[in-house]
Amino acid sequence: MCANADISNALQVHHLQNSQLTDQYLFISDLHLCATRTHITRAFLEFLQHIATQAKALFILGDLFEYWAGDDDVEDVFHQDIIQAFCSLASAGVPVYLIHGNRDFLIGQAFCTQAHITLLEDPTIVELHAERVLLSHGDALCTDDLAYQSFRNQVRDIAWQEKFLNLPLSERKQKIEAIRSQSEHEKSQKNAMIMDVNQEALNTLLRETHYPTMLIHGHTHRPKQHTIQLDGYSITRWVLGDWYEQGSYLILTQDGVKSKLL
Ligand code: LP5
Ligand code: MN
Repeated sequence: MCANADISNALQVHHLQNSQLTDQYLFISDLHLCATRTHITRAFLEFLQHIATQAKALFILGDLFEYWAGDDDVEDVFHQDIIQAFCSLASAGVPVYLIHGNRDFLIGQAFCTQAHITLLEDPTIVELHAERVLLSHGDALCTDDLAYQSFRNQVRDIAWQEKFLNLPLSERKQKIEAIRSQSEHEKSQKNAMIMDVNQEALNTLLRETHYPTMLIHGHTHRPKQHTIQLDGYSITRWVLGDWYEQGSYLILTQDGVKSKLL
């Protein structure tokens, strides 16, 4: 596997012993893991121990956690359990790649090093089974949601993040929980249409990335396979499901893509 370097960082998957036995790439997003959502945590740990160990690589396309307040929170017991599970997967020879979501964009290198995870830019193109696959969380494509995009611009600013990360962890968590409440309130007032991907933003991205064979993203929690006809190209857009009620994942093999529920 190799990456298209146009908009992505260079990515080289190491083909380790175990992963040569399989041709399965797995994709998940929007797990929103937290200590209180025990059934989903259990499902995820089982997924890592069984299904993921059979994979050539696992791609997590954002919102792994309900929220991430900074890498100094790695010591938290719940986070340590998750990190340990990733370490076991790494020992089994399965590489794990992560794209930030809007809930966990503060995940940094310290967490990734501990968990043996490689962070990817949003968006990134990877070449898998000779297909050019564009990966993204998906929130950047929801351009009709002006309030969210303005919030996003603010919190993705590096200087803003440095300042925020200098606050004590407990204060950061309080602030995030306040924003979470405000976000839930605002979402209940927003038209569902504006919280979906904007077609023009999507077309622009597909043109900029030279018409990948497929796009896989999460965020909207509207799992579906879409076929896009653009400038004479046919592109499949796969939207991943969330893990609120039930775990779900996408599996890409030599034979194509399948959507699976746990
Ligand atoms: O995540 P989801 O799907 O529920 O909702 C998103 C958008 N909401 C968010 C907010 C996150 O849920 C909050 C957690 C972020 C943790 C990051 C840590 C660092 C930030 C700390 C900030 C103090 O992403 C929601 C979208 C929805 O997706 C669908 O796309 O609509 O967007 C909103 O609801 C945002 C509101 O419309 C605007 C919020 C304005 C808040 C203004 C506060 C200003 C002060 C903040 C400092 C920058
Ligand atoms: Mn999201």
